[in-house]
Amino acid sequence: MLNNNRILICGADGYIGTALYDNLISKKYNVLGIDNGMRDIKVISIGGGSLTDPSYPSDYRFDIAEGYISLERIVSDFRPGTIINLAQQPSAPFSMKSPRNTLISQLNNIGTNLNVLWAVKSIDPSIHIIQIGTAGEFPDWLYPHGIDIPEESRVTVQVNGKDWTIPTPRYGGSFYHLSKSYSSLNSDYACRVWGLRITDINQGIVYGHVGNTRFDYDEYFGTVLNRFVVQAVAGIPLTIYGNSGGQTRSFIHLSNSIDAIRLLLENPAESGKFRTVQQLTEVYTVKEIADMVQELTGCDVQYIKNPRAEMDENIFDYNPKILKTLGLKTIYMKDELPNLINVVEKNKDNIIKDVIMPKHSWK
Ligand code: USQ
Repeated sequence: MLNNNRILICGADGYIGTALYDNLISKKYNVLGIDNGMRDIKVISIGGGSLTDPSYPSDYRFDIAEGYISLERIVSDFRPGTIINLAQQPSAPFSMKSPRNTLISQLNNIGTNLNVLWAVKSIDPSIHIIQIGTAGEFPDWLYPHGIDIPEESRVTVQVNGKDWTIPTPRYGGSFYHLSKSYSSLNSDYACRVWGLRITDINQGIVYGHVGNTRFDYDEYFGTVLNRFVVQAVAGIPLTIYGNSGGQTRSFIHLSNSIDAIRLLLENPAESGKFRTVQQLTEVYTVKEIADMVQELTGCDVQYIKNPRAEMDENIFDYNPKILKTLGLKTIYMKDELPNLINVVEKNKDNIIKDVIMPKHSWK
């Protein structure tokens, strides 16, 4: 336990936020949550809804990107030791749907991050910030032949025969993913000029369900395994995008994501340091995921025209060291899948079939 066990969670009503809030309370942390209710509003606006009935633990309801004064007051009054910033629009497909959606995604994601940086700088630069980035800051086409993506936040490269030490190059596989890359650069800069301490999590695809958290499965907010399990239970053939299902991605179970965040807050970044952490435990192709679900449920599979701009196949080469050193124990997908199928079975009357098939192309 930390000396200062007060934790402020920005985005406490989201998929990860709710699970994290409950977990930290159960570990006797003093937790406050902020949320603007954006996720529910967006999911309901496309005709969907959480499969499960979530609790909404947040203590304050406002938009952090728009509400700097409120945020600064809460940080000043509560004096957290750690701020965990999950207040993000998390969907790549949502960010690719329209000019408005791109703008909402980037203004929200970059805006909440900047306001958290300013609040910490103004009130107490020793507060540890943990921000949720994504493994997709290093997209498939950036490393089609597989490079070992460094966990270090700086790399030395050769330009015109000279060594340059620069922030690890990031890009993004969608306007959503790019919002994370820009925030990483902003946070790196804040560490350099204001001496902040920040942990930037490059997280893989989160799946599974715990406790009272929400569970999305629509075309925008459902991640691939969660969607596949809902499709299997609803009797809809699994929607593999593209011809082969060779898209290779990293994954982490929701409980493991919470364990990892707790380990990182208990082992903070040093003052003035921008620490990047690869938060992922397993790597699979989309086809391998579909095979796993098919084996347990006997469902059908369909290959549909890929609505996304991504490579059909790619290599994925990461080497997460920090969380391994801190003792994160992997929860394996094959062990958890039966539990997930049970959760979906129990809630199958809530499945809204209309929001499952993708209706919008990125190109
Ligand atoms: N896919 C299908 N069929 C589906 C849904 C998805 O084949 O019905 C494929 C996609 O084309 C993609 C892969 O599955 O190749 C993963 O898609 P996803 O929706 O599970 O994940 P993604 O859009 O990459 O985004 C998710 C989270 C995001 C997080 C990211 C981590 O929504 O918040 O940052 O995972 S990462 O993928 O490592 O960038």
